Amino acid sequence: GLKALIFDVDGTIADTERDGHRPAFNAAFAAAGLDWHWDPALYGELLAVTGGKERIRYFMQRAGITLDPSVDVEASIAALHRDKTAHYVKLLRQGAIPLRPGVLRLWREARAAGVRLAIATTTTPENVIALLEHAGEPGLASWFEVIAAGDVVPNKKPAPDIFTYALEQLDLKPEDCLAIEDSDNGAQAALAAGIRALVVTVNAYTADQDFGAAALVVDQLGEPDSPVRVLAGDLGGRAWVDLAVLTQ
Ligand code: XBP
Ligand code: MG
Repeated sequence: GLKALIFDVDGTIADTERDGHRPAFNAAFAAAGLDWHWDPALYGELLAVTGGKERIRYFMQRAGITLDPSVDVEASIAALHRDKTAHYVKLLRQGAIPLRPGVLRLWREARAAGVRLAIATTTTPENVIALLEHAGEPGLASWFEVIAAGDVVPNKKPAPDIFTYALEQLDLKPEDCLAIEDSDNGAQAALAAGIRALVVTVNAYTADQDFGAAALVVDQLGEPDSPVRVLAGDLGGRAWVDLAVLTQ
Protein backbone atom coordinates (compact mmCIF):
# COMPACT_ATOMS: atom_id res chain seq x y z
CA GLY A 1 0.00 0.00 0.00
CA LEU A 2 0.89 3.65 -0.15
CA LYS A 3 3.16 4.57 2.77
CA ALA A 4 4.58 7.96 1.79
CA LEU A 5 4.04 10.88 -0.54
CA ILE A 6 7.22 12.54 -1.77
CA PHE A 7 6.61 16.09 -2.98
CA ASP A 8 8.63 18.25 -5.28
CA VAL A 9 8.57 21.93 -4.26
CA ASP A 10 9.14 24.39 -7.10
CA GLY A 11 6.19 24.46 -9.46
CA THR A 12 4.41 21.65 -7.62
CA ILE A 13 3.40 22.97 -4.21
CA ALA A 14 3.72 26.64 -5.23
CA ASP A 15 4.33 28.68 -8.36
CA THR A 16 7.79 29.80 -7.28
CA GLU A 17 9.82 30.20 -10.45
CA ARG A 18 8.67 33.20 -12.49
CA ASP A 19 7.89 35.61 -9.66
CA GLY A 20 10.06 34.08 -6.94
CA HIS A 21 13.36 32.54 -7.97
CA ARG A 22 13.69 34.59 -11.18
CA PRO A 23 13.51 38.07 -9.57
CA ALA A 24 15.76 36.83 -6.75
CA PHE A 25 18.45 35.85 -9.29
CA ASN A 26 18.09 39.27 -10.95
CA ALA A 27 18.37 41.09 -7.61
CA ALA A 28 21.59 39.20 -6.83
CA PHE A 29 23.03 40.01 -10.27
CA ALA A 30 22.21 43.71 -9.84
CA ALA A 31 23.67 43.82 -6.32
CA ALA A 32 26.90 42.31 -7.67
CA GLY A 33 27.09 45.02 -10.34
CA LEU A 34 26.41 42.58 -13.18
CA ASP A 35 24.26 43.67 -16.12
CA TRP A 36 22.67 40.22 -16.44
CA HIS A 37 18.88 40.15 -16.54
CA TRP A 38 16.72 37.05 -16.88
CA ASP A 39 13.37 37.94 -18.41
CA PRO A 40 10.52 35.40 -18.17
CA ALA A 41 11.17 33.92 -21.63
CA LEU A 42 14.91 33.47 -21.09
CA TYR A 43 14.22 32.03 -17.63
CA GLY A 44 11.92 29.45 -19.20
CA GLU A 45 14.86 28.25 -21.32
CA LEU A 46 17.28 28.26 -18.39
CA LEU A 47 14.90 26.02 -16.40
CA ALA A 48 16.16 23.16 -18.56
CA VAL A 49 18.96 23.00 -15.99
CA THR A 50 17.84 22.40 -12.38
CA GLY A 51 19.62 23.96 -9.42
CA GLY A 52 20.38 27.65 -9.05
CA LYS A 53 24.19 27.43 -9.17
CA GLU A 54 24.02 25.01 -12.09
CA ARG A 55 21.59 27.39 -13.84
CA ILE A 56 23.96 30.37 -13.44
CA ARG A 57 26.83 28.28 -14.84
CA TYR A 58 24.65 27.19 -17.78
CA PHE A 59 23.66 30.81 -18.50
CA MET A 60 27.30 31.92 -18.51
CA GLN A 61 28.24 29.15 -20.94
CA ARG A 62 25.29 29.93 -23.23
CA ALA A 63 26.03 33.64 -23.23
CA GLY A 64 29.78 33.08 -23.68
CA ILE A 65 30.55 35.00 -20.49
CA THR A 66 34.04 34.50 -19.14
CA LEU A 67 35.34 36.07 -15.96
CA ASP A 68 38.77 37.54 -15.30
CA PRO A 69 41.22 34.59 -15.10
CA SER A 70 42.18 35.67 -11.57
CA VAL A 71 38.59 35.11 -10.42
CA ASP A 72 37.52 31.81 -8.86
CA VAL A 73 34.41 31.13 -10.96
CA GLU A 74 32.89 28.51 -8.64
CA ALA A 75 33.34 30.74 -5.59
CA SER A 76 31.79 33.68 -7.46
CA ILE A 77 28.79 31.59 -8.49
CA ALA A 78 28.39 30.31 -4.94
CA ALA A 79 28.48 33.87 -3.56
CA LEU A 80 25.96 35.11 -6.13
CA HIS A 81 23.72 32.16 -5.30
CA ARG A 82 23.91 32.78 -1.53
CA ASP A 83 22.72 36.35 -2.15
CA LYS A 84 19.97 35.03 -4.47
CA THR A 85 18.77 32.74 -1.66
CA ALA A 86 18.63 35.70 0.75
CA HIS A 87 16.50 37.68 -1.72
CA TYR A 88 14.23 34.69 -2.33
CA VAL A 89 13.68 33.95 1.36
CA LYS A 90 12.86 37.63 1.91
CA LEU A 91 10.16 37.39 -0.77
CA LEU A 92 8.71 34.30 0.90
CA ARG A 93 8.71 36.01 4.32
CA GLN A 94 6.58 38.75 2.78
CA GLY A 95 4.05 36.05 1.93
CA ALA A 96 4.51 36.74 -1.79
CA ILE A 97 3.90 33.13 -2.89
CA PRO A 98 0.89 31.03 -1.79
CA LEU A 99 0.55 27.24 -1.82
CA ARG A 100 -1.27 25.74 -4.81
CA PRO A 101 -4.93 24.67 -4.50
CA GLY A 102 -5.38 21.32 -2.81
CA VAL A 103 -1.83 21.06 -1.46
CA LEU A 104 -2.57 21.72 2.22
CA ARG A 105 -5.79 19.67 1.98
CA LEU A 106 -3.91 16.63 0.66
CA TRP A 107 -1.20 16.97 3.33
CA ARG A 108 -3.90 17.06 6.04
CA GLU A 109 -5.55 13.95 4.56
CA ALA A 110 -2.24 12.12 4.43
CA ARG A 111 -1.43 12.95 8.05
CA ALA A 112 -4.88 11.85 9.20
CA ALA A 113 -4.46 8.55 7.30
CA GLY A 114 -0.93 7.87 8.58
CA VAL A 115 0.64 8.34 5.14
CA ARG A 116 4.10 9.80 5.69
CA LEU A 117 5.20 13.06 4.03
CA ALA A 118 8.55 13.86 2.47
CA ILE A 119 10.12 16.41 0.15
CA ALA A 120 12.57 15.76 -2.68
CA THR A 121 13.70 18.96 -4.32
CA THR A 122 16.56 20.57 -6.14
CA THR A 123 16.21 23.86 -4.33
CA THR A 124 18.11 25.03 -1.23
CA PRO A 125 16.82 23.66 2.13
CA GLU A 126 16.20 27.08 3.71
CA ASN A 127 13.95 27.97 0.74
CA VAL A 128 11.76 24.96 1.50
CA ILE A 129 11.42 25.79 5.20
CA ALA A 130 10.64 29.45 4.44
CA LEU A 131 7.98 28.47 1.89
CA LEU A 132 6.29 25.97 4.20
CA GLU A 133 6.30 28.34 7.17
CA HIS A 134 5.17 31.46 5.32
CA ALA A 135 2.89 30.15 2.57
CA GLY A 136 1.38 27.44 4.74
CA GLU A 137 1.08 27.66 8.50
CA PRO A 138 3.52 27.84 11.40
CA GLY A 139 4.96 24.40 12.16
CA LEU A 140 4.11 23.03 8.72
CA ALA A 141 7.73 22.04 8.05
CA SER A 142 7.52 19.58 10.95
CA TRP A 143 4.84 17.61 9.06
CA PHE A 144 7.64 16.38 6.78
CA GLU A 145 9.69 13.52 8.07
CA VAL A 146 12.32 14.03 5.40
CA ILE A 147 13.23 17.23 3.60
CA ALA A 148 15.71 16.11 0.96
CA ALA A 149 16.97 19.25 -0.74
CA GLY A 150 19.71 20.92 -2.73
CA ASP A 151 23.36 19.89 -2.56
CA VAL A 152 22.83 16.90 -0.24
CA VAL A 153 23.30 14.74 -3.36
CA PRO A 154 25.85 15.37 -6.12
CA ASN A 155 23.50 15.06 -9.11
CA LYS A 156 20.30 17.06 -9.37
CA LYS A 157 17.10 16.08 -11.22
CA PRO A 158 16.59 14.43 -13.73
CA ALA A 159 19.12 12.19 -11.91
CA PRO A 160 17.31 9.92 -9.41
CA ASP A 161 19.72 10.77 -6.55
CA ILE A 162 17.47 13.04 -4.47
CA PHE A 163 14.61 10.51 -4.58
CA THR A 164 16.94 7.64 -3.75
CA TYR A 165 18.24 9.68 -0.81
CA ALA A 166 14.67 10.37 0.39
CA LEU A 167 13.84 6.64 0.17
CA GLU A 168 16.91 5.82 2.26
CA GLN A 169 15.94 8.39 4.89
CA LEU A 170 12.35 7.10 4.98
CA ASP A 171 13.61 3.51 4.95
CA LEU A 172 10.96 2.66 2.34
CA LYS A 173 10.94 0.89 -0.99
CA PRO A 174 10.07 2.83 -4.16
CA GLU A 175 6.82 0.89 -4.62
CA ASP A 176 5.59 2.15 -1.21
CA CYS A 177 5.83 5.75 -2.37
CA LEU A 178 4.34 8.17 -4.84
CA ALA A 179 6.08 11.27 -6.16
CA ILE A 180 4.18 14.46 -6.94
CA GLU A 181 6.00 16.50 -9.57
CA ASP A 182 5.40 19.31 -12.05
CA SER A 183 8.20 18.91 -14.56
CA ASP A 184 9.62 16.44 -17.01
CA ASN A 185 12.99 16.62 -15.18
CA GLY A 186 11.23 15.82 -11.90
CA ALA A 187 9.07 12.98 -13.24
CA GLN A 188 12.13 11.42 -14.92
CA ALA A 189 14.06 11.62 -11.64
CA ALA A 190 11.26 9.87 -9.72
CA LEU A 191 10.83 7.17 -12.34
CA ALA A 192 14.57 6.56 -12.50
CA ALA A 193 14.42 5.92 -8.74
CA GLY A 194 11.57 3.44 -9.37
CA ILE A 195 8.87 5.69 -7.89
CA ARG A 196 5.52 6.24 -9.62
CA ALA A 197 4.85 9.87 -10.43
CA LEU A 198 1.75 12.00 -10.39
CA VAL A 199 2.32 15.08 -12.50
CA VAL A 200 0.57 18.32 -11.67
CA THR A 201 1.04 20.66 -14.59
CA VAL A 202 0.59 23.75 -12.46
CA ASN A 203 3.76 25.33 -13.70
CA ALA A 204 3.24 27.35 -16.87
CA TYR A 205 6.89 26.76 -17.74
CA THR A 206 6.54 22.98 -17.74
CA ALA A 207 2.86 22.41 -18.60
CA ASP A 208 3.58 21.67 -22.26
CA GLN A 209 6.25 19.07 -21.62
CA ASP A 210 5.76 15.43 -22.52
CA PHE A 211 4.71 13.47 -19.44
CA GLY A 212 4.29 10.17 -21.24
CA ALA A 213 6.01 8.47 -18.32
CA ALA A 214 3.51 9.60 -15.67
CA ALA A 215 0.44 7.57 -14.65
CA LEU A 216 -1.78 10.56 -13.90
CA VAL A 217 -1.47 14.10 -15.18
CA VAL A 218 -3.74 16.83 -13.81
CA ASP A 219 -3.60 20.62 -13.94
CA GLN A 220 -3.88 20.88 -10.14
CA LEU A 221 -4.67 18.82 -7.04
CA GLY A 222 -7.96 20.68 -6.76
CA GLU A 223 -10.45 21.71 -4.10
CA PRO A 224 -14.25 21.74 -3.94
CA ASP A 225 -14.22 25.25 -5.43
CA SER A 226 -11.27 24.67 -7.76
CA PRO A 227 -12.05 21.99 -10.37
CA VAL A 228 -9.38 19.69 -11.75
CA ARG A 229 -8.66 19.20 -15.43
CA VAL A 230 -7.40 15.68 -16.16
CA LEU A 231 -4.81 15.44 -18.96
CA ALA A 232 -3.94 11.73 -18.63
CA GLY A 233 -5.23 8.86 -16.51
CA ASP A 234 -8.43 9.26 -14.53
CA LEU A 235 -9.64 10.31 -11.10
CA GLY A 236 -11.96 7.34 -10.67
CA GLY A 237 -15.01 9.60 -10.74
CA ARG A 238 -13.68 11.96 -8.09
CA ALA A 239 -13.67 15.72 -8.45
CA TRP A 240 -10.19 16.34 -7.04
CA VAL A 241 -7.03 14.44 -6.18
CA ASP A 242 -7.44 12.82 -2.78
CA LEU A 243 -5.78 9.87 -1.08
CA ALA A 244 -8.32 7.45 -2.57
CA VAL A 245 -7.21 8.54 -6.07
CA LEU A 246 -3.57 8.11 -5.16
CA THR A 247 -4.04 4.63 -3.72
CA GLN A 248 -6.33 3.30 -6.46
C1 XBP B 1 13.69 23.43 -9.02
C2 XBP B 1 14.88 24.15 -9.48
C3 XBP B 1 15.55 25.10 -8.62
C4 XBP B 1 15.02 26.49 -8.44
C5 XBP B 1 16.08 27.32 -7.75
O1 XBP B 1 13.58 22.17 -9.70
O2 XBP B 1 15.36 23.90 -10.54
O3 XBP B 1 16.78 25.31 -9.22
O4 XBP B 1 14.72 27.07 -9.70
O5 XBP B 1 16.50 26.78 -6.55
P1 XBP B 1 12.66 21.01 -9.14
P2 XBP B 1 17.99 27.08 -5.99
O6 XBP B 1 11.27 21.61 -8.90
O7 XBP B 1 12.61 19.99 -10.25
O8 XBP B 1 13.27 20.48 -7.87
O9 XBP B 1 18.44 28.39 -6.55
O10 XBP B 1 17.84 27.12 -4.48
O11 XBP B 1 18.89 25.96 -6.46
MG1 MG C 1 9.42 21.27 -9.87
